[in-house]
Amino acid sequence: SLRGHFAVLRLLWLLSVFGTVLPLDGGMLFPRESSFREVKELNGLWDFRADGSPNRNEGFEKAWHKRQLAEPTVDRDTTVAYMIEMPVPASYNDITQDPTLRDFIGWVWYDREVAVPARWISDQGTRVVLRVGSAHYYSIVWVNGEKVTEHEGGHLPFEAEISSLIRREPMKPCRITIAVNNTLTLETLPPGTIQYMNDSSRYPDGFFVQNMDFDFFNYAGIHRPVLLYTTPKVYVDDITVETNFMDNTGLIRYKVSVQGGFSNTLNITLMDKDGHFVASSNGSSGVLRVVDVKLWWPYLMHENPGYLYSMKVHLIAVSETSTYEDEYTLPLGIRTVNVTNTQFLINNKPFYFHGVNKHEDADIRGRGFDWPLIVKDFNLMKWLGVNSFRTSHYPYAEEILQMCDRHGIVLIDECPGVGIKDIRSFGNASLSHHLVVMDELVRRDKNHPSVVMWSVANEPASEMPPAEFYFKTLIEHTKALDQTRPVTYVTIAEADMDKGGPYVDVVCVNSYFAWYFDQGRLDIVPLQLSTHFENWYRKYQRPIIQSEYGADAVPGLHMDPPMMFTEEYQNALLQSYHDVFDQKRNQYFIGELIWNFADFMTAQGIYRVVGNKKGIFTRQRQPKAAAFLLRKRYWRLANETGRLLPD
Ligand code: GCB
Repeated sequence: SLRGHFAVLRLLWLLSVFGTVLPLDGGMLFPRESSFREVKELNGLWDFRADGSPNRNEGFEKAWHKRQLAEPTVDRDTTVAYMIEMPVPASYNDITQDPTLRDFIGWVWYDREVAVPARWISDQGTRVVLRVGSAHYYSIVWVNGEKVTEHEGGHLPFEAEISSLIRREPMKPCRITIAVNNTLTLETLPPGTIQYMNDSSRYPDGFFVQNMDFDFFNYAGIHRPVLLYTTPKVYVDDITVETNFMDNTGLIRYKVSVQGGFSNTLNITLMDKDGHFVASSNGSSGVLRVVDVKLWWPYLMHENPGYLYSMKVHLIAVSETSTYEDEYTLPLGIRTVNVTNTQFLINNKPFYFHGVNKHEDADIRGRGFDWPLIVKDFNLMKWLGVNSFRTSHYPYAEEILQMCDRHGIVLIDECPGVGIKDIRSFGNASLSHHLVVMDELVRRDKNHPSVVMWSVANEPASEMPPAEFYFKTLIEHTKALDQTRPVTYVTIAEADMDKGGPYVDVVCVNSYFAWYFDQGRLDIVPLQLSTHFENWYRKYQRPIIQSEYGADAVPGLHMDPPMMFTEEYQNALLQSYHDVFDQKRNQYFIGELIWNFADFMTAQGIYRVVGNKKGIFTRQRQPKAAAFLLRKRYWRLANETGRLLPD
């Protein structure tokens, strides 16, 4: 029986070695305050200069990191290179009235001074770490003119320990300089190309453009919070948990890594949501047993979704001269994820994804982290009856993942592998960077119960011959990093010769029938969509998610009978897809994610009327007619598929 099958699997799990192996040195725990850790946010206004020099290199030639950007000794004769105030976090593109800055390509420079608490400097037993939540795309960081780190990739955090640097000149304020470059090349993720226009009768000297094969504005700047935090010199560097359960007993397998030398004692205490003691353990690895476990359930699948325990890790380390004490508390949810040929199981119950695709995108701030926007979006999603979303097309802020954990919103966690269309982007340099991005993504997000699947790419040109080796390597690598979650990449309907298909655990397909093809012909959707599903299932024998479908609608535009771009057409198109979903739902079809939650900005082009209008909400988060259609459907689906099924 299925039950016996899972009992055997669980036993094997207990006996197996720890599933998560991480090749990166060092952890990337989300900075949290505790009795032994402090956090100082550096959000607000920073000084900012874009390097508009023809080779975009003046900042390096003149060593802008050696002094304040605001200092008058810096030349001001280049096009964009005047110092202005820039909010952090935010994309810089839409902050000013200057189209040169909106469309800028190259290095921009940020700096600010920070007053560091005296104790952080005087106490040699304290580590001070500078952390950037994310900056797009390539960053170099200096402290008081000295380089402390570099990072490639726009949507993941990076940090540097700066304790000894700030102790050198303790009386001086500490100046942090961050240079950020948004240029995309064939080897970046996402890829892009820089094209010089050499026809001097049509373009001025040195004219170039950034080409990209993806459908969102390449927002840039410091997108997530920048902060300083402290840990003791000997500290909890990383924690990994894997969870399971047997009947009423929850099982948490944990591993803690400590950095800073010395022998140490680790005490692990698990508390429930109300702060009551549940279980404890000692040592750097072990299994915690949770009697009468409260499992982590998705929103609308249980009356008490998103249940989180807290795992407090307490460290005492002794050297000849001093004692160090550290404490880090990790929220965790106990749940399992399994995939069969036809189903996606959370806690052994079939889970049906009814949700959205999102973007980190809004007016003025671009992709910049913004609490009011995040909370509004969660309220809208819960109003809609959304139980899941995909982080299309890049990793989202950790604070968003934490909200998903607490609210029980299930996530498909996608890396920035979008727009891989040029055959040169399947080479070794691209692949090895892609593997590093997966390492960083899994390291950051491995402990989130909301994350149930990794997506390694969106719509790559997977019919190209090198795609097979590329995706086989990438998917096997990701599975080796994390044996507890399925892996997918998102494909397009039309590329039926999908080389990576055999390696994915779940088939995620995007399609735009009656939109990009057979324009205006809603009547073809039932035939094309069901044929398409049948073909994919026959070919791969994996459960299928409709990972994108939709139509642009200009809010307020109406036509009946429906025509493309009206609210009626968007509604009718969704409805025609839904009819097919409902036929396949009890077979192998396991979820539907609308494209898109909200309208979002794109590059300028004849297919986009100030951005992509496939949102069911406007960019300002007001509903189009489709939001009400979807709300009705999602709540009905929640009642039909989301209830707790008896064993
Ligand atoms: C897609 C892409 C998405 C686009 C969408 C569209 O297939 O994955 O990034 O925005 O289609 O609207 O064309």
